[in-house]
Amino acid sequence: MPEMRQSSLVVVANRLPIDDNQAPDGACEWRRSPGGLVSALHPLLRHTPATWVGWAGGTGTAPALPDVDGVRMHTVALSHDDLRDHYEGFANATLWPLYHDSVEQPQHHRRWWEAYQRVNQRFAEATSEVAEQGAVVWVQDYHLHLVPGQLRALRPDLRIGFFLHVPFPPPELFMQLPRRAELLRGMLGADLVGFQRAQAAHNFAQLVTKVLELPATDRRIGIDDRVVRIGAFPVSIDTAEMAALASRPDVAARARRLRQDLGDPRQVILSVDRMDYTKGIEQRLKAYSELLAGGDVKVRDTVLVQVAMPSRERVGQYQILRERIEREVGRINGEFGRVGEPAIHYLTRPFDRAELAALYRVADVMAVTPLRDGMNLVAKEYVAARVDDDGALLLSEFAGTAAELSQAYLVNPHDLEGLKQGLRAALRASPADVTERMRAMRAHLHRHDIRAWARSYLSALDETGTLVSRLTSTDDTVRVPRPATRAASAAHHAGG
Ligand code: ADQ
Repeated sequence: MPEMRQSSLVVVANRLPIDDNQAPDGACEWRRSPGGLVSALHPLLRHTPATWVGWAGGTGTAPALPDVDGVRMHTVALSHDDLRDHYEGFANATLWPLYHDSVEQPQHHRRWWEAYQRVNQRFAEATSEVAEQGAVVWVQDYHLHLVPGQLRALRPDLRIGFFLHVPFPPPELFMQLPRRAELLRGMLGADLVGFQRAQAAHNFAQLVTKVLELPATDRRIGIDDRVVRIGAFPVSIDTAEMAALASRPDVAARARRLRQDLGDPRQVILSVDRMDYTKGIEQRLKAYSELLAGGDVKVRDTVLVQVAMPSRERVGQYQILRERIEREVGRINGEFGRVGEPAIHYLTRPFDRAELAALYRVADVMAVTPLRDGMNLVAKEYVAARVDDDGALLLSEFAGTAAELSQAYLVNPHDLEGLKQGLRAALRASPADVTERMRAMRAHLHRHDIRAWARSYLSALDETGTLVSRLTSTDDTVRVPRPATRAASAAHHAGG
């Protein structure tokens, strides 16, 4: 067996950041895939000797994969039962709804919990194989809560970070979890536990005090002879990349063409969501339908483009959601559309980044109205793409993004009248107001981009300051040299 290559930085996430594509000649090729987590982390890894540990999709044996864009891929195999009970079960039918205010009922099954423990252990073991002595390991998200604890038991030499991309719920919700203590203990295997918002860190500290009776503040928790630090690190996007994409002449031309194809309406409203009950798609459709019925919005004047990319399609709640959304879109188009002029343009396919940028440029109003969202990168992508300082962002108060983009038109998506009022206000806003708000939001994103996120997280993980030697805002290379004691072997890190 060839010797396992080891890395100084290991990212551990449920999915590898790649998709299996069919090339035009029929051959299979692995390409970087779209999606929130991938979009967030990829710019940091592509020039670092990093390994990504994750599942490649599919069941059965794990395929050996080539490096993708300079990142080593280390696959973890999942069986059919693992997929059903860990991914679709405990992760996406217990934790996901529970963490999003229980907007759908979380389900509890003992078999799911067993699979969750088993699969997390497999991820921990795979990580321990590819992490070099003293490496930094960054574990991502709610699928892998137990990995920090399991990994520390295997490899106490590692520096372990955990980051939760989704909300962390208030104690009264989390307390419903039958295995709440084990989950908290798993996270406390990390040296640093990061959340999107300060409120989540506060919830975590409260729970640790209540359930595990450990001394905790919103910044530090004492466990055994260690201190675990916690904090808020709002994730961001590659702002410059999106702005550059949106400025390309072919993207601007594509945006003009899209507008023509939409019938040259006076105003275009756009929503781009993963199809998920947390994204508030149904509530938004209802508000739009009532605006049409009340005559506030006219089909010839205004169109809604709803992109809803299906996800987790084997989970029952998602199948039901898709049926409900499609029925409602059909009803609204049947009732308000005309021949060649639908009220809603409904699209479920994946778009490449340039096409997304063109859509963002065409949208006079971007409606991002989740019922609850850890962050929401779509809102940030829209702002970054509006290099013309135009465009109104209608944003839910319950998206993590709202804490940063406070100049958006903020709405409570549970309040139908408030949602209608917000949409009306965004559609009727004066150009001066729109520009002033957009400028402020763009300035914020310029400073708080993906590199700023990585810098703040990795610097916090490396309390001593020896770990992150260089992380500048102009260079997208994150270099993670070995700690000083192993300086000699760090020589091959160019500039590290
Ligand atoms: P998601 O719930 O997936 O992410 P979001 O943050 O909006 O939600 O990211 C979605 C990503 O997918 C965006 O980059 C978007 O451009 C892309 N996307 C959506 N539809 C697409 C389509 N049809 N074609 C191509 N790309 C598409 C989770 C959490 C969020 C958190 C992120 C990152 O739920 O709260 O913001 O992780 O931490």
